[in-house]
Amino acid sequence: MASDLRSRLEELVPLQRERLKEIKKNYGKVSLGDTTVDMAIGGMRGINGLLWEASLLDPDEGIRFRGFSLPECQAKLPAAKEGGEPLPEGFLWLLLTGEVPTKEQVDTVTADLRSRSKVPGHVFDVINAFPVTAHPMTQLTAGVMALQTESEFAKAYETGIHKTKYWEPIYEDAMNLIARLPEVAAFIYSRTYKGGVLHEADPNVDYAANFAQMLGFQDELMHELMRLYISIHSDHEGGNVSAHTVHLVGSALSDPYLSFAAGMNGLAGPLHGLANQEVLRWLQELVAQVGSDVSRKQLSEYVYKTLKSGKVVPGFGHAVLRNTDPRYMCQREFALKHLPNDPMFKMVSDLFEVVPPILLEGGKVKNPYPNVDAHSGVLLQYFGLTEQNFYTVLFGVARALGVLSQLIWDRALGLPIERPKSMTFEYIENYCESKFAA
Ligand code: CMX
Repeated sequence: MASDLRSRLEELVPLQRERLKEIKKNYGKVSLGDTTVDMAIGGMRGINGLLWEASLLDPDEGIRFRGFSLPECQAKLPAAKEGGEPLPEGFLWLLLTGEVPTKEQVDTVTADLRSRSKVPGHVFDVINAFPVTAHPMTQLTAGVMALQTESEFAKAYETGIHKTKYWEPIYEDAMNLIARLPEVAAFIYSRTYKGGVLHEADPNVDYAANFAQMLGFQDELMHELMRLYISIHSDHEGGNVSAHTVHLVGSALSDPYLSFAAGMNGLAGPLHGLANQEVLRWLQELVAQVGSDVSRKQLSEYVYKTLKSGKVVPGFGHAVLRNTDPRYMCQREFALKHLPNDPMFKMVSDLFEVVPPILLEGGKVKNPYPNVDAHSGVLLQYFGLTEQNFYTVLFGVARALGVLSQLIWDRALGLPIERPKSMTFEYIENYCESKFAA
């Protein structure tokens, strides 16, 4: 078995192509369930319509990365130190191959990403053209678009490449993009919040620790948080807005930079990734109104007030999950271990009990429990990363691992351009009326 990631993929691609061929041959006509009018006009909920190998959601249990739950990943994947949080490079290996890597294999990924990490100068010029008041997600997407000039896939397609080879330059683009995102993100953080003061990359540490250092955080515990943060945000199966967008745009053979930038524009929506910034803003508004010593009664009143004003309670609810998000739970465990007395953590803990019964009272919220975004901001602010409008950029850097892993497989398996059928009101009415008449 190969010891580096690219060679291991070379071994796996023919095997998985054969597997897909067999599935199409043996099960291609098998029904996966009926589509209803509600599904078509209700955001395609519950339609089994996507192939996504990297991870799978169970409504009650939550995420499994290539078959492993989060606690299993934490136990099995190599860490920077004994008993510590898993290294995101190990997640990347797992998401791409379905295999748990050794520490030596993870070290080859760290070294490979480091060797690819140089960001071309024009990317910084493009970002610098934005006022520092531009939202960090806008700057991130622009930075990714500027990186697109480096696309190996776009070059290979222009000069002519056989479709069975697409995955190879896609792999190069994906790895280059993952390698370069931390510096682009750190640059945005620095110019937006720190007067342009930059911190050197450290060639001797892992991906997450290096990213934290480039943001200006030297604390080893913050490095552990960053390892956990990137790992748990890396993937969440294929139907969420950012993942689906990357998959959709990539299906037109748009290169990984174009596809990823599109996905990031979806992540920047407040019902999706931007919810992490909204949670902290919402908590800070509460503290501004009533002070930091908030009683449960005051919390309930604030939740009712939010709902009455026609807003959502950020960080609660989910389109697929029907239970507390395990990504919330593992952040809670991190907080219980390392910052049990932090007043903001106390508030998040209280909300965990106060919000669900209130959301249930309304009778329409399908999942009243907290999701990943309810917790992340409180951990980051504890370590001094208090600029909440930057939080979705961290989510974006992490999300690259999962969506780009899947994009490599999309092209390796030769998945076709995505094109679901749409309908008009008239079509739906006529179709349903003729069905009732029959
Ligand atoms: N607060 C208030 N109302 C909520 C709610 C919440 N946290 N969650 C759901 N609802 C409402 C919906 O807005 C919807 O109302 P209408 O019928 O008036 O439109 C109703 O309850 C039913 O919604 P649902 O089927 O339970 O949830 P959806 O699948 O439509 O939406 C989600 C899922 C996440 C967008 C929604 O729960 C929400 O808006 N949550 C708050 C924002 C948030 O935390 N997003 C982050 C999700 C995780 C991520 O992607 O990062």
